[in-house]
Amino acid sequence: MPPPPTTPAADSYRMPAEWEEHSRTWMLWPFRPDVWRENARPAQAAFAAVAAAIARFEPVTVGALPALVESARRMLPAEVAVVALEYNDAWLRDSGPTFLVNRAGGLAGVDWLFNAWGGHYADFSADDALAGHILDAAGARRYRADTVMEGGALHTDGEGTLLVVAECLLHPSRNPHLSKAEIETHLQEWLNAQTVIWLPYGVANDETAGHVDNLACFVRPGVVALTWTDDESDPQYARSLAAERILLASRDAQGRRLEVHRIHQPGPLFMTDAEASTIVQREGSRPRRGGARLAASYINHYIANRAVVVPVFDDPHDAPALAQLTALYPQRAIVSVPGREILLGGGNVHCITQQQPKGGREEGRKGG
Ligand code: KQY
Repeated sequence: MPPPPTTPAADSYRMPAEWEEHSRTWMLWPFRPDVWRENARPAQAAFAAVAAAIARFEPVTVGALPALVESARRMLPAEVAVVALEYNDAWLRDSGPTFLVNRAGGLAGVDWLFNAWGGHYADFSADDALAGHILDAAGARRYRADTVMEGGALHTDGEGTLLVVAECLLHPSRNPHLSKAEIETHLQEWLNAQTVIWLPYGVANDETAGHVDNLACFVRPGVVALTWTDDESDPQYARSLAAERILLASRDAQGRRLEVHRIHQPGPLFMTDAEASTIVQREGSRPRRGGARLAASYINHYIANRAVVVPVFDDPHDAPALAQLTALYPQRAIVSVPGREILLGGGNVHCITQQQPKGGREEGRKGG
């Protein structure tokens, strides 16, 4: 007889905050010519720079297609582990598991249903199977959820509060049979979240339909960074303003009011015709066009052990954003990496990384 179905919340697992100690970071190696320009060579260099930046602070494992293991090995620093994996694209934040911990030191993870951001790409079967393989490799207990979700659609403070975006989670391409209240119940069951803060809109022209990891993130409990623009005519302005109003009116799961820090977005940035022309347009894949607004944001950074890895864009807003993040993460090194190549694929540093937390023992729960 199979064991009765259970949920992480029933088993006392919780989703830890990204700043809690990691045992490693997982990434994938990009390859798709219909997503990454010039046959993914510039993206591979950008991913290698992210892996190298993180590897200064914690172990990194990069999954590569079996045929690409050798070339990935040559482009990555020796301290980065390379393993063969099957996958459709390299957004491990979304296709990977959402790791969970418990107070007894247990490690588990939610293996969400994955449908390529609402079916933007025809084949997503390998991506959907990926989380299970990573949980096996990590020796973590697997909870297969019956909910379509992507890791980039979730941010937590590790103390019971979740940030999500309504236009993404309620998009008809995700879980059309579920109401907002039912999705919230699923988040409570799968992640042990007690309070879900719903922001209305994500970043303008984000192909994920508004992942929160491009819009806003906790930097520590009670403190949120929010992408911003001072230009009231920019489509991002009303989106960020609406998010700020909700955040300032909310209380987290511990009853705290939230402090919100505006981080001015880069640009606006656009894909050039030359860049678009080197991406293979393929039926069943989201088309790429010159002139398209890119969903650029410094919020799409990654908190590693003792460091924060931040995309930069050779943009006048880079320096102020880095200065603000330095102040917001006083106990961590702020390491910038080139973000444009990853942005051209539709995301950034946070979207291509997935932290595996240390088990849930108290000593692994340091913040800052
Ligand atoms: O931003 C992300 N989390 C992923 C973006 C997916 C883009 C697919 N081309």
